[in-house]
Formats: sequence, C-alpha cells, structure tokens
Amino acid sequence: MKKIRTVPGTFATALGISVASVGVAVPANAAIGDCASGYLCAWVDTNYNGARLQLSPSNNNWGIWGQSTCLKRLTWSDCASSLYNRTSATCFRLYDAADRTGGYHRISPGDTIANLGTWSYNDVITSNSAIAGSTC
Ligand SMILES: [Ca+2]
Repeated sequence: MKKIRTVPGTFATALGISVASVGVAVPANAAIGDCASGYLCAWVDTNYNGARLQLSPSNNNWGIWGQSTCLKRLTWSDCASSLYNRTSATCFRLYDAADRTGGYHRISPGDTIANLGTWSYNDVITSNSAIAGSTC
C-alpha cells in the first residue's frame, strides 16, 4: 500500500485555500454543465468524464491536489484529459511542467476541448497561468 505523507497544518491550510479560491469537486457523474461559471474545469477522462478539477487563479503545481483516479501519480499532475474554460474574460496557459515552465497550450474564454489527445497533450498538464483577456 502506498503511504502518503502529509503535514496536517499545511494540508489544512492548502485545503482551505483550495476550497475557497480554487474549488475541487468529485461528482459521481461528471458533465460539462457541472463546471461552474467563472472557472477553468479539467476532467480526469475525455469528454468531460470522471472527476473534475475547478480552478480560477494561476497554480504552480497541480500535484498538490490528490486524485485517486489519476493512476499515474494519484494527483492532478499529468492527469487532465478534457477542459472547459467557463470564464468570460480569462485565458489560461496550461504547462506540461511545474512552476509554469515547459511547453504550454492556451485555452480562450468559452472554449472546450473534449480530448486533449488532439493536442498531443493528454495526461501532461502540471501547472497553469490565468491571464486576464481573451488571448494569452
Ligand atoms: Ca486522464
């Protein structure tokens, strides 16, 4: 069995921040319509299926969020397979490495991508930037 080390105080603080400003939800039956307005949503599987991650600010490492259905790392790092930018004026850059480094793809406000494999980007997103405006 895999042991997961946590630092309770740090974890609680991180979780508090994520619930307030990021929001992580794991619905039983995910769907694109479950993505709340004002957020970028990522799903574990293609076609907006599986567990969903909702976020709005920039994040340096999606690996801080555990996700048991992401079999590669058991976190959201290298896991997302579909995306929905449900914002009206925020463009997101999605990086393949932590700390917003490495290669990236962009998703404009209102855009969806049902299969990140079409970008050759399946299970590789590890960090993101949120940039005001429709282009980034
Ligand atoms: Ca995936």
